[in-house]
Amino acid sequence: MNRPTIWISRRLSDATLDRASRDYDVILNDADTPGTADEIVAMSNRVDGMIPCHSEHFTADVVSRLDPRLKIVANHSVGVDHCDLPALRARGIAVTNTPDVLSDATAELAMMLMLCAARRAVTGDRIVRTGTWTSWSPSFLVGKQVSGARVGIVGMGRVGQAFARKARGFDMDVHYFNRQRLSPEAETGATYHETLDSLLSVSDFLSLHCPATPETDGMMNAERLARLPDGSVLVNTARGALVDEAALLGALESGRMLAAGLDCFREEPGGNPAFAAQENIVMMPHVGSATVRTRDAMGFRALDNLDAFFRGDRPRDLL
Ligand code: 8YV
Repeated sequence: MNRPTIWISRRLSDATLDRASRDYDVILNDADTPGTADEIVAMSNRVDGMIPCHSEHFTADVVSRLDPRLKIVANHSVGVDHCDLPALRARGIAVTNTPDVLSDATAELAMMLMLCAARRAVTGDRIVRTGTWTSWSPSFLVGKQVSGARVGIVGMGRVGQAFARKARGFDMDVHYFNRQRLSPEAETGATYHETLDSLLSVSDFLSLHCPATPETDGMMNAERLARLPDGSVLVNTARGALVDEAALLGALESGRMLAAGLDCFREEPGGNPAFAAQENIVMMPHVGSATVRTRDAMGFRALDNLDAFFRGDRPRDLL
């Protein structure tokens, strides 16, 4: 094949764009706005491959309208809930993602959210920033100690395991629920729970690390949140769809749950305006993988997948 043409849907890291233009004819969405359904469809007869982000939605309708020229969708993300995989496969379009390379960055953000939620960082920052720090007392801004506490991990894949390693650095007692129990080496002392409900009942801190699928949609509903011990803290760096946000807000407002740290929301961008008044929710705008090193690694991993595909090899991350 001649030099393939690819569409890059967003402004990826400079190193990624440099390497991409060295090896491919690149059409770049330099405006860096989310690609609409019509843009994706229109682009599909101009390119052989695409590097989209989770902001470009390959719904069944979009996929049905794609031009046969498009052969591969090499996602710049580990999550692929923005892609209708059966529809893409039925069209014979290869799909890849970028696992491994973002696990540490995402787990690091989960740790940050857990610490900030537990130690009341939103309130503390506001008080100092606004010049309203006028007194001190032994009961001032007392939070929940993370070190030595018990943490439950839902989804012990790559990111879940990276989070477990970091939690162990804080001497946390790590418990987990996963579709399959890990090997003893991979478990490294973590306690396995056969059911989610069993995990929830012991989780003073709970961190979500599973994909958004029809089965996990709304998984953390009112009933499940009620199973958490009083004063628990929820952390979500996975996908907003996992959480019933109204139920979470209710549990936080009532004081039954202590706090939450959220990087993902049902509505993105934007988040949930109802959360804004709650200082026991620390929020970030879906930036789990947003470090310089990880963005380069994600771009390179997507390009590795494209390179293998166009060489005629099986891409490493073919789904
Ligand atoms: C990114 C992510 O924000 O990889 C994922 O699934 O949600 C994040 O790493 C995004 O997808 C980058 O394109």
